[in-house]
Amino acid sequence: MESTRNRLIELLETSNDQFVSGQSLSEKLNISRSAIWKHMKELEKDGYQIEGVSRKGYRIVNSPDKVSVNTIQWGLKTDWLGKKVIHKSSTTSTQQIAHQAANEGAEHGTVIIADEQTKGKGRMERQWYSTKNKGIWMSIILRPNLPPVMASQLTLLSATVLADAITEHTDLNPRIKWPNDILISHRKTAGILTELQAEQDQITYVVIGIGINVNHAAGDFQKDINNKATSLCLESGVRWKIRDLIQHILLTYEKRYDSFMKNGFPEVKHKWENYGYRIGEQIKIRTLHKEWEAKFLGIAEDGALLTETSEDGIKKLYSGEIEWFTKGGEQV
Ligand code: BTX
Repeated sequence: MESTRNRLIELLETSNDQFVSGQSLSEKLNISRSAIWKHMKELEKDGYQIEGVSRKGYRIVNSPDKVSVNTIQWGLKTDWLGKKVIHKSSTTSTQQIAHQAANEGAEHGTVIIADEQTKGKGRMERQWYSTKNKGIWMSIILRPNLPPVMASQLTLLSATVLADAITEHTDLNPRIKWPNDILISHRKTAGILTELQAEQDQITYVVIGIGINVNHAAGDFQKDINNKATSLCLESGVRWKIRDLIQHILLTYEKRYDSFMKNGFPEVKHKWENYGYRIGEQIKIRTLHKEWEAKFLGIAEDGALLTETSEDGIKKLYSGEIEWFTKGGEQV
């Protein structure tokens, strides 16, 4: 049933606004014309606007903006990512739902999406504002056959996936601020939170939390982030369909994850450095006990931050906060 509907949407969406006859749909899908009509009614319930003209057939006039399990899965061209989707109109945090689902055995590639989060989580217990219907608030459960030390590479991979999908989808020019912020015009547009459960040498599961500000208007940001956050809409002047962007991200994610598992980190490193924000500049590094200055060189073969000082030469850094020296007008 689901796969028939998927094929139906694919046939209609690839017809480029042309009508597709009921006869040809019925032959291609191997179902009766009245079954086709019933599917059309179901699609309309989920927000598709479909024009049906006798002797011509059907065409999609408008795809839904609405996010639901159906609208995310219909027309989604992935093999394993998003085969199981959990959608909530409001929840505390999709991370929380994801951990619960993963502990109950949710499969690799399960996706949790919310229209709104009331306790969205950033790194180190920080808050992530997740305003209703304005952005993508989602978590992906992965079960990679990797040691826990490699989880940070998945974060870097995720950042390059977001940067790629945003570039392709919107034509904007995102940068990645180490390790995982996506900036546009120096302002934060998206963040990634990686959390994992592991046993000794093996990851049990990873939850990749992705938050993207999509359709926020100027007044939609909370006061404390108003001058450092932005949205795809603010930057492009276009109101984006959240459902389409989610599908684009999932498809890109699956391809790039599969390639990472097969070929390792070099491709990710190369992509990351192409998007890297202010590589080559002087930075301030802060860890729990220490603060110092160094030059930011990029990332190492294993994903660590590469820095250089005249005293210590080139060094790898695996955790800590980094800060740049602000230039006129920049908020980061
Ligand atoms: P982070 O710790 O790098 O960023 C958190 C900081 O970013 C906050 O302290 C605040 O200054 C700023 N901030 C908060 N909300 C926003 C926003 N909407 N836009 C721009 N800046 C903001 C980044 O953490 C990781 C964020 C992951 C969010 C996803 S959403 C789906 C999943 N569920 C969940 O609870 N978290 C993840």
